[in-house]
Amino acid sequence: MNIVETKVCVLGLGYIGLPTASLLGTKGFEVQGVDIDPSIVKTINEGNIHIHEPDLDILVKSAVQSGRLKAAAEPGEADVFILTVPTPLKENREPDLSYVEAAVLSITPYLKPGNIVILESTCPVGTTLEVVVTFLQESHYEVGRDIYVAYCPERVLPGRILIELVENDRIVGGINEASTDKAIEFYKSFVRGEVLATDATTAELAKLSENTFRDVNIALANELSMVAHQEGVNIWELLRLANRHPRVNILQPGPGVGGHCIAVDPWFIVARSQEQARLIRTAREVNDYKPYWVIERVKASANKFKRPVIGCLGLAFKADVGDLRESPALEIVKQLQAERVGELLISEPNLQTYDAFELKPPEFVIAKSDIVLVLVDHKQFRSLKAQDLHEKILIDTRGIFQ
Ligand code: SAJ
Repeated sequence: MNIVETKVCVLGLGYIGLPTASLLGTKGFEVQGVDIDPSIVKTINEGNIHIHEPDLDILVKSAVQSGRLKAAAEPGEADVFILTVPTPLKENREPDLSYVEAAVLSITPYLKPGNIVILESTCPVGTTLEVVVTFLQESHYEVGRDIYVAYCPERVLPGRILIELVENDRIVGGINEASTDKAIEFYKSFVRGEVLATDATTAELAKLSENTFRDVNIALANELSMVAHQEGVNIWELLRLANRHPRVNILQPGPGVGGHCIAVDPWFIVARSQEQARLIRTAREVNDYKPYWVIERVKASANKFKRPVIGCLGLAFKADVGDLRESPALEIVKQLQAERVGELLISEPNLQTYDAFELKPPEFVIAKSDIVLVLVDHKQFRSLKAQDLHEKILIDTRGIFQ
C-alpha cells in the first residue's frame, strides 16, 4: 500500500477515532477526520484535543501541523473509510445503531470503485452485514466487488491507546475474501501486532467476547468480595491465595464496573441471544449491583456517627484516568450526596475541577474524615500511608491499603 498516496476518512473523532486519525496522519496517510460536533472539528484543526489520553495532544498537534490531518463536518472522497462512531445503549438496553447508519449514509455520495469501508465501532453481531452492507447497497456499486467492506474491532485500553493501536494484534473480518485481503493490507501498513483474518460476523462476536470475558470474571470477583465480607474473610488475601493456583486467575473486585465498553458490550450479546446468554446477563447484573452494596456499607458505618464526614477517594471509572464515563465511583458519590448520608469530602487528582463537587487533595480528605471510602486505585492514593487512617473507618473497595 502506498501510504503517501492513500487518503483515509475517519468518521467519529472520539476516544478511538481521534487517536486513529492522528496516528495515520503521522504515519504519512492523508487523513480527513469527520465529526458532527463543530466545536470538536474546530478544536482539532487548531491542533488541540477534547479528550484525555496520554500523549494524544502531541500526536494530534504533529499530524495537524504536518498538514496530514484535517478535520471537517462532512466526509469527502477517500480510499479507505473508517467508522469509529458511538454505539450506545438505549434506555431499554437495546443497541442504538443510529450513528452507524448515519455515518454509512454520509459516505455513500463519495464512494468510488476500489474503496474500502471498515467498521471499527463495537457493534451487535450482524451489524456489518445487516446495516453497513444493506445501506451501502443503496449506492449504485456492487458491495464486495466494487466496494470492499470489513469489520475490524478496536481493542485499545484507555490510558494506553497510542501504544496499543500499534502493538495489539488485530482481527480483520471482511464480508468476503477480497474485502478481508484489502483491509488486512491497510492494517499491516501501520500495525506491528499480528493481523488475523476471519469473517465479519466472527470478528463482531470476538470483540464482544473479549469484553464479556472480562465482565464475567470481574463479576465473579465482585460476588466473591460480597461472600467474603459476609464470612468475615479478607477478600484481598483470599484472591492472593486462590490466584497462586497455576490455573486460576480471578480479576480484582471494585466498586462496580465502569467505562464505555465493559459495562455496555455484554448487553449487545444479551439483546440478540436472550435465551443463551444467561450467565452474561447475570454477570452484568452482579456488577451493576455492586455500587449499591458499597453504598449500604457506607450507610451502616455512617450510622455510628452523629455528623459523619465521609472522605471519597476517586471519581474516575478506573485507575490513573480522569474519565468519568459510566463510573461506579461517581455514581456512589452522587447517591451518597442525594441521600445526605454525611458530609462528603472528595478527591480526584486526575481532574482539575468538577462541576458538582469541590475537589480536595487526598491528604486533606483523609485527615478530615471519619470514614475513608476508597473508590479508585489511582497512583496518588496508592502512595498514601496506612497509618494516616488510624482510628478511621476504612471502606477500601480497591484493596490499596491491604
Ligand atoms: N475492573 C475491575 N477489576 C479488574 C479490572 C477492571 O473492577 O480486575 C474495572 C475497572 O475499574 C473499570 C472497568 O472494569 O471500571 C473496565 O476497565 P478495564 O481496564 O478492564 O477496561 P476498559 O473499559 O478501559 O477497556 C476495555 C478493554 N478490554 C479488555 O481488556 C478485554 C480494552 O482492551 C478495549 O479496547 C476496551 O474495553 C473497548 O474499547 O472495548
